[in-house]
Amino acid sequence: MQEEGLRKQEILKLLEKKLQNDYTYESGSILGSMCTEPLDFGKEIYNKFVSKNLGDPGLFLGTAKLEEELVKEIGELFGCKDIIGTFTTGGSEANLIAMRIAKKLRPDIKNPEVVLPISAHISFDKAADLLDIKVRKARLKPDFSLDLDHYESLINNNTCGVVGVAGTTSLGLIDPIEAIGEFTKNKDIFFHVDAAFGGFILPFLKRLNYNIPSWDFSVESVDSITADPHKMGLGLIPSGGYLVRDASILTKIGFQIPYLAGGNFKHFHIVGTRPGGTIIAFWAIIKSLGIKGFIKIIKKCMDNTGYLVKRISEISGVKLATIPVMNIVGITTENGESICKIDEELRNKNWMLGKFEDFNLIRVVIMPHVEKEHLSHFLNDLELILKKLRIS
Ligand code: 0PR
Repeated sequence: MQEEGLRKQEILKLLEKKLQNDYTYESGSILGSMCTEPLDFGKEIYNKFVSKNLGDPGLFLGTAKLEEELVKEIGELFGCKDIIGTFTTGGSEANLIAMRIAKKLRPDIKNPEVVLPISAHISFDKAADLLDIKVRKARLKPDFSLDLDHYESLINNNTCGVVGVAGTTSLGLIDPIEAIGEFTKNKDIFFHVDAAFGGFILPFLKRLNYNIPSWDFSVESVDSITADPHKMGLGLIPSGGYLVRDASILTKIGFQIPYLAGGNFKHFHIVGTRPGGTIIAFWAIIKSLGIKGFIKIIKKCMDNTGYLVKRISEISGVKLATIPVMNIVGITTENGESICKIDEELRNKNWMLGKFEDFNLIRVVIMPHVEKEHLSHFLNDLELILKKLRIS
């Protein structure tokens, strides 16, 4: 650390240089990210409230109340007004909290297990490792949908929780939540839905008349849901959401912290100090956009998705891994050849996609920052690469 502080202009110049190798959303080259540029208004609000700390909610009673209000509003969107919940650092923390609840609610099980689809996010493996839970992964069918028979066969007396995904990481698919719910009916098994990505797109797709199967609290057996503002919610990074149907659960599993300056409160997050600013910003984003504002943004994403889907179907050498249900498109080779070489060549041209080797596909997430012209450039480069590799 240098002795004297630098002037603002000098610091900004230094930063500009040091960060020049970062990819930017507006350049269009980030095609495989589930994050995007937060809404400008959200950034403005966040700047005003960066010091709010919900790790000590007794000091920030207004912020804590606003968090509660926001949860209720999201509950309404997700089919049940009377839920409780909280905001986290992201989907991983929310999923970890869900897995901890599943385990804690069944102290009678010595070797707890959770059943989930093989397409579930890596955060469940992290949670299982941290919590000493065994994960049992259900297979997918060749069309990437969940093999329900296999899923059901993995449920046994050690099962404390089951997971369904509404918006899978690789392809944005929706697991059959109602059918999974049938497996847990009248059983003491916690049912968690990971809608980290899907949460803030599915209710709006429904309003746009897309045929969306039930995935939320309208399915009776669903106990909790992850839905992240910092993905399709256009919220600030980091902000995830964890929503629970039964309010008594959180009081049962929290850690009492009696010495907080604001008084005795229970924590059930992984983190202690917790940003209030991101939550206030998301509250403001929801107020500012309203349902119509979200629909407008999502319609653009879906129009661009449609454009990409059409063009990929016309290009020889590659094909869609499956028909997308939301703004995630999986591209694979027509002849089953490995996708890795194509991904590498695309990276050389600064197209940053997600590569899923297990499914032999590359993933394009058509976030709000992705414009049609970005996709058009990407497709031109893809065609050149396919010619060069003699795949087309
Ligand atoms: N659940 C699902 C279904 C997810 O897709 C993700 C993240 C999570 C949970 C975990 O969320 P957090 O990352 O907020 O903890 N999915 C993205 C992915 O793995 C995360 C991501 C975001 C990756 C931006 C790259 C990136 O540039 O694809």
